[in-house]
Amino acid sequence: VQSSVLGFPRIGAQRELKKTTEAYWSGKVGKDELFKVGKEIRATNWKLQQAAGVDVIASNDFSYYDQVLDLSLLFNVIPDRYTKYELEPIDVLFAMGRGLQRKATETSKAVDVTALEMVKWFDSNYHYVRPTFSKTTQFKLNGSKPVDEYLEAKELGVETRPVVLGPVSYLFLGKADKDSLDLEPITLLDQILPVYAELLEKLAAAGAKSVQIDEPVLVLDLPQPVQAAFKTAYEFFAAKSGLPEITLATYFGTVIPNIEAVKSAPVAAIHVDLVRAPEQLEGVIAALKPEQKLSVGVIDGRNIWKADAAAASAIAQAAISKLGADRVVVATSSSLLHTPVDLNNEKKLSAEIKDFFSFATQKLDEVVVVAKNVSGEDVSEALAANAASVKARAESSITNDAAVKQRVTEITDKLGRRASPFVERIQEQEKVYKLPLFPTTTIGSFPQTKDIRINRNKFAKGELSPEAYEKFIESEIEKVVRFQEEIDLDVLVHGEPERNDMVQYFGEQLKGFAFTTNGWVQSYGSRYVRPPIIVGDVSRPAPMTVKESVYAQSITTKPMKGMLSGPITILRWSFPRVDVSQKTQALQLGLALRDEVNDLEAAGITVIQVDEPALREGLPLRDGAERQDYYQWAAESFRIATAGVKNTTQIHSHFCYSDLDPNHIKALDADVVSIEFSKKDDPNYIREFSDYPNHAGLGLFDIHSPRIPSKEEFIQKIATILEVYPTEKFWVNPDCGLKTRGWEETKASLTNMVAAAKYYREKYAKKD
Ligand code: THG
Ligand code: ZN
Repeated sequence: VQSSVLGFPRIGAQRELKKTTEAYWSGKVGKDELFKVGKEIRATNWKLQQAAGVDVIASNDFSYYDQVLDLSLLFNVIPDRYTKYELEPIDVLFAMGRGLQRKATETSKAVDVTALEMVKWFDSNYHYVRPTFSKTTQFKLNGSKPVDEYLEAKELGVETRPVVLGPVSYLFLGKADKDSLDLEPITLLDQILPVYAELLEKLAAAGAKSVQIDEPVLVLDLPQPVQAAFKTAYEFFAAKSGLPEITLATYFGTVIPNIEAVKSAPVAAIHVDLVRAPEQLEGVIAALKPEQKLSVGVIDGRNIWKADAAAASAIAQAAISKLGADRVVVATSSSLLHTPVDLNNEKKLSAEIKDFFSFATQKLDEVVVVAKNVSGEDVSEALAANAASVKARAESSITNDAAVKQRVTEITDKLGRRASPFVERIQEQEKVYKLPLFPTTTIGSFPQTKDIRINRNKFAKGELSPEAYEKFIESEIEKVVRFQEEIDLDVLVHGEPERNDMVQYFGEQLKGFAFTTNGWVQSYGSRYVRPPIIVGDVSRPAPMTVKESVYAQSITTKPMKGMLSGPITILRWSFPRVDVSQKTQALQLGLALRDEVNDLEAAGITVIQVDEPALREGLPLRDGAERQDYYQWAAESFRIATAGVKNTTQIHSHFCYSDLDPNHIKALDADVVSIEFSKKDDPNYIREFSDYPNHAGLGLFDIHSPRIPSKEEFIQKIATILEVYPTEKFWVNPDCGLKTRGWEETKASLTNMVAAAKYYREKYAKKD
């Protein structure tokens, strides 16, 4: 029985890819260096997998930015605005991914283009660049990356299986460009198939015996024409002779609701994710044709837990008993892109905790051990060691906290309900805060300058004493407070200079969490995150944010917001446990945050914001009971965190992605919410939102861009919202936190925003 890995992280064990791409963007290194580092990472990854004994190793899993964007470049799906500058292909790629602004030089024209849209990759924390199709899109093969990388591996003595995203997923995950809004991408299938086939022919000519074609959209609810597209696409390939064998790969869920589409595809093998959806095994086996193979994804590509090798072997064995050993391949559930590279680079984890984990490098051994085991080879030593680790974790005192478990069982409805309904609370709050109409505020973070990062690192390394660090943080907070007073904002924030990342910061302080020093995972482009790991029952041993908030409030008479990340966001941006439900983990986080919220209130911080930017992405991929259930427990954990305060304490929340149904926001019962909105501009959405009973600020400017909107632009923007949105609920704020912005544009933008709020305040004051 063969072992197979669907893809390996491409960032390099020491974030080599980030360092080189960012150096390239800033002009510090040239293309040669960039390509050299890319080549080294690929070689290292292939050799590593070969040495581990993996039989089927992927190529073309590498990318300088994003594998979906690579495909857009390869198939010439490049909107016109990127082609007019005569950029080299790699620069077109980066321009599409992140935008490009470059002054004219003696040898080249000025460049100024914005990026394509970036969206979440299914329910992961990875983001892909969305293919954008126009009526004028002319598919053609515009390069040879998959072929080149296949040959590159071959030269190193590694036979690989190239991977590409399949035609149906590629089209369905894309969208129509502004100039072609009535275009349904799936209708382009007939045009794109010959180009895919040409690519497959070239791979075959280069020697590739098989390819992995990813069709992850098979785990989503699909419109009929998209389901039907599988038959068209894969019959088209089957009709060509001499193409490599196709493994049709799916992951992140079950294919059973789309099993007819799977059946209609005459391919050599199907890959399914049996970590996420073990229940699909029987149905998928029943759907296979006699000659088709099954790749069983039994090693988790989305999490960092050591696999239970015996359990994984049992699943593979179940497949073998139905299909025979020569029709089964043992594989990772998905690409390992979503896991950190190598556990051996963690020097600070205790031996006990480290033994719970397996990062991408360790998962290679797991796949191989399971494959050997079900092939009848003697791997008893590895199995015994694995069984001991699995048992140790289940019984560990780190995992189990009886007091926390008890507290969860004692949750009542009342715990998640504020003392009075919003209509009563808001009257009491108005008396306390006496905020003007169109109150102004920001989301929480202020520019994270180089100086801040340097001092935080020095403190982490012990090069700066706790006293000196505290002084430094206080001086940063004071700067931010004075600045906000100067530009006359109404509800202030402390700016969060003490925080690295809004989840990592809390993970580091909560009991039940472990955190890594090098466990980076790509979030998008050159931006990576280091997700904390929920290893056990969660509680809050000591206040986490009270000191900074109290200091900030002590130096101003204006209300100061306490700032917390919500239970769902902490859960979603961490590696969760798999031995208890996500609901239980969310409730435990809700209780831990409740302690913090109550402590903030007791310390005199009476406006408290609990952010839930990840609320939407936690939604199960398919519609149905599971989704309803999710909305229920997501709202419950938020309310447990926030409902323990007095009527006069004002609870705020913030959501980064505005594709949220206002009804689900309503279920949180926050007094005030702020929502990313500046790129939305959809009157229907404002209308839906005007029924939202509590107060809300629809984000007035895009914080991802250094662009400064003028006062008039803000006035105009507010006017459009006011056409449908009531004045008495109207808050004025940016889209999101300002940590990735510079001070200069922050100051200018916020000054103009406040001026616009004052304009409306006067206008409406005159009215009555
Ligand atoms: N934190 C976490 N996950 C996230 C976000 C976040 N997922 C969604 C969204 N925000 C993704 N956006 C980003 C934005 C910036 C960065 C990462 C993800 C980023 N990372 C730093 C880097 O790569 O240089 C490292 C930050 C650090 O030191 O921890 O800037 O906000 N968890
Ligand atoms: Zn945000």
